[in-house]
Amino acid sequence: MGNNESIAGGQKAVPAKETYVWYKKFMREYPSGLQTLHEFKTLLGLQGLNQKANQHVDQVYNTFDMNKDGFIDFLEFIAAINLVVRGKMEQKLKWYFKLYDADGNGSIDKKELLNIFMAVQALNGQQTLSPEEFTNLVFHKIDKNNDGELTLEEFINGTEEDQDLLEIVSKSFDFSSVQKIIYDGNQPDTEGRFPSNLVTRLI
Ligand SMILES: [Ca+2]
Ligand SMILES: [Ca+2]
Ligand SMILES: [Ca+2]
Repeated sequence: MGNNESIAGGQKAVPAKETYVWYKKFMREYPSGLQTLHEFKTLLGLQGLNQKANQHVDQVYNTFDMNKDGFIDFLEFIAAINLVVRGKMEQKLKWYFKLYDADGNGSIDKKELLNIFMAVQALNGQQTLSPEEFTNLVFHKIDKNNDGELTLEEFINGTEEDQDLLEIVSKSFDFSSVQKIIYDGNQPDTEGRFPSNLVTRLI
């Protein structure tokens, strides 16, 4: 503990007073000081998903579990909130890149991207393009050197330049829905993907 620099890529931290309020909420909800994967899914109302979507949510959880001990502790939790609420677009894209790079080798290959789009489809319903078509389109657009791998640079540049793509990427884990849950805890008005009755307990 104590190395604030490393929290979610060094972005501005949540103010101390607010952090304390979050701390109290977190400890009330998770007295052991650790949030499990199951609790994470409950918090976001993401239970009962099919296998593909479920794997995707597991992957999201793993990106927040920075020390890879299988739990989200308070520092990791506050870093996640920081990213969701205060993160700049580039920080969020870096996070998405980490999420997509499932094997963590520093680049996204077609198979990894295809898996993501299949999960997104499982979560958000049918899209106009099939996951395969979409994967090919993305590589066609942003794999500048045509080597079948997206580097962080290709991913960030390509996504920032392309509004449609940015939108799809944003849908693969919807920060705005999460933000809504964090801040007002109301029943979501759109799509009902985050039935948030449980979440209000945290607010
Ligand atoms: Ca952890
Ligand atoms: Ca990879
Ligand atoms: Ca490339």
